[in-house]
Order: sequence, then structure tokens, then C-alpha cells
Amino acid sequence: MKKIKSPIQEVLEQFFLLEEILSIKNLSKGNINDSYIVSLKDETYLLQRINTDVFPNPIQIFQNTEAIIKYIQTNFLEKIFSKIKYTKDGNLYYLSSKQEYWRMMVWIENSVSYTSPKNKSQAIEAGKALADFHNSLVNFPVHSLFETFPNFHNTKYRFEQFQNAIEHDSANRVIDVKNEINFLVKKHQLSGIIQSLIIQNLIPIRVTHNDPKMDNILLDQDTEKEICLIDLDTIMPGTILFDFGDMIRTCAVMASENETDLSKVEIDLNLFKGCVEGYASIANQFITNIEKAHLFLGALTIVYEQALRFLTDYLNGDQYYKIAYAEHNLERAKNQIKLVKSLENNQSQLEDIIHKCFNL
Ligand code: GN1
Ligand code: MG
Repeated sequence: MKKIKSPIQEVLEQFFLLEEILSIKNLSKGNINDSYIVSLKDETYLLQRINTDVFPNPIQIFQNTEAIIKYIQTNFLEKIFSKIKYTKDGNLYYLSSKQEYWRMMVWIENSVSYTSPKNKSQAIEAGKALADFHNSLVNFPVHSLFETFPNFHNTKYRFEQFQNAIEHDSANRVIDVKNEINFLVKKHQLSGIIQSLIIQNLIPIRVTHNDPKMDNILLDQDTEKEICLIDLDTIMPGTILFDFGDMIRTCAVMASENETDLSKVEIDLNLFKGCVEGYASIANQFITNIEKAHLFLGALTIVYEQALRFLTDYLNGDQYYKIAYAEHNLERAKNQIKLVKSLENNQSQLEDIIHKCFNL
């Protein structure tokens, strides 16, 4: 009798994985795609299924990845892009019989990622990794990249989606979250400032990662030094202000975005210093004065945007992010609102640190 192949087996064969598989484990990280760790005798792989509700045009992701693979000019990029596997047909993805898009890469040995840094030196490494990423692609033809997720960090657009969610109130939740809604509505002007600088061509468009949270920064398990950034889906044209912001959002706070004890959600000055020192030590080579002057605003805007996005999803009945319990998106939104307040309360000290590190 013919043995029926499991869907994962079908995918692995396309990526030349014909040896005996020792284990397949679900990697329960990430709010969007499904990830599996596949262990063979001599090598471990990361296998991922792309969420096509979020990325309806996944081929553009692979085209962007391929363009960067062809461009690799630094050791930093090599560390991640050389790990990506091609299929038997020479593609960076396999479209399965169930019409699912899969990709695979070799697991980076001896690497570790954290949700928040444990100390200042990890924050420094996170900052360096982000700046190394930007610096490695500083001369890449940015406009040749596809926008894999249009308007991803267009905070104005995110605010409009938030307003739509309030208006439709499809899950009947508006009544329960009046305070959070009022807070975000009051601050709506924040959504347009960086956007208008971009439209006026005052902020340069560069190759950006768009999701450089601490989880996506790999460190060496032994030395704790930076290795590379992972999660390549949203590499596209953008502003470094938002990448810097997302780094601060997750690397300058001890608590994660899932923390429900809001007393723990505070900007940590020591970690913040680490992030900025690390980032500036490399970014000072390419960053413009107008970018330097808006770094704090980048952080504030991205945390505000994230609060909008989590609350929007809660109002829409949890359609977008994976959730672990019913109020998860609401709790995440409250967490990010607390972080907006913490950034604002510490603004002058945080700006001083930025000024010192960037010689302003
Ligand atoms: C999502 O899937 P993951 O965890 O890499 C999201 C990011 C958010 C992040 C918050 C495509 O990233 O924008 O910052 O959750 N990615 C997408 O943890 O929406
Ligand atoms: Mg991501």
C-alpha cells in the first residue's frame, strides 16, 4: 500500500530534506506565520508557512529576499541570507498541494533570541545589529524592492483603520474600551507628523526591516554578541525612525508587549542608553541630521501605532494577530498605551541620551 505523505513531508522533500527526520516542533513565537523547527541528524532547519491573509502576495517577499541574496556585500547579511534554502525547482518557496506557501532556512547554530534584553550589553548588541542591517543596505537600490505590505507603518492609515473599527464595532466591544479609545483619539496628531516629513522628502527612504523587535535579533549564545536580524517578510522601503522605534519599544523595556502587570511596563533608562549607544556606534556613519532629530518621535509614534493596531484588532474581533486568550489584544494595547505614557514622562532624559550619542 502506498504511504500517504504528511503535508510537512511533502514540503521538506522539495527542499531536498530526504534524510530521516528526528523531530518537528512547533516554534510558538511570532504573531503571524507558523514556524516549525525540523531536526535531522546533522542539521536543524526552520520551516515556515506564510500567512497569506496578512501577505496576500507572498511572491513579492521572495523576490525581495532574492534581490538581497544577490546583493550580499557584508558579513552581517551573509550570516542570515546564506542560510535560506532553495527548492529543487530553484525557488525560495514551495507552493504546496494545499496552496500554502512554505519557505525554509538552516537554523543558525549557537544563536539565541530574547523577548527583552536581560542587561545593558544585550541592548547594545541589539542596537548594533539594527544599525549593521541598515548600514549593510545603505547603497542598495531601495526602490527596486516591493512593498510587501503597503502602508505597513503609515500611522495615519493605521489611525483610519482604527476609526473604521470603532465605527463598525463588529464585536460589540467599543463600550468596554472607552478609556483606551479616548486616549488614542486624543493623540491622533501623532500619527501624521513623520508621515508628512516623508511626503515632503525630508526623511530619506531606506531599506528597512520594519519589525526589528528584540525577538528578531539573534545573539550568540556564548558571547552574547550580535549575529543578525531574522524575519525578512517586511524588509521594504521605509524610514529608519520606525525601525529605531520598534527597537526601543522592545529592547529598552524589561517587560514584553504581553505583560499584563502594567507597573512593569516602563522605559528602562539603562537599557535605553544601551540601545542608543549601540545603534549610534554604527549609524553615525550614515544617519542624517533630520533623522537624528526625530529619533525620539520615531519611538513614540511606533509605540502609539502598535497600540492602535492591537486595539483595532480587538475591536474587529481578533482577526489579525494570533491570541492566546480572549482579552489578549486588549491587554497588549493597554501595555503599549502605558509605554507611550512612559516615553512621554521621560522625554527630556531620553532625548538627552539621544543627543549625546549622536553628537547633536
Ligand atoms: C507581528 O509575526 P511577528 O511576531 O513577527 C507583526 C509586527 C508587530 C509584531 C508585534 C506582519 O510580527 O508588525 O510589530 O507582531 N507583523 C506583521 O509583536 O503584522
Ligand atoms: Mg514579523
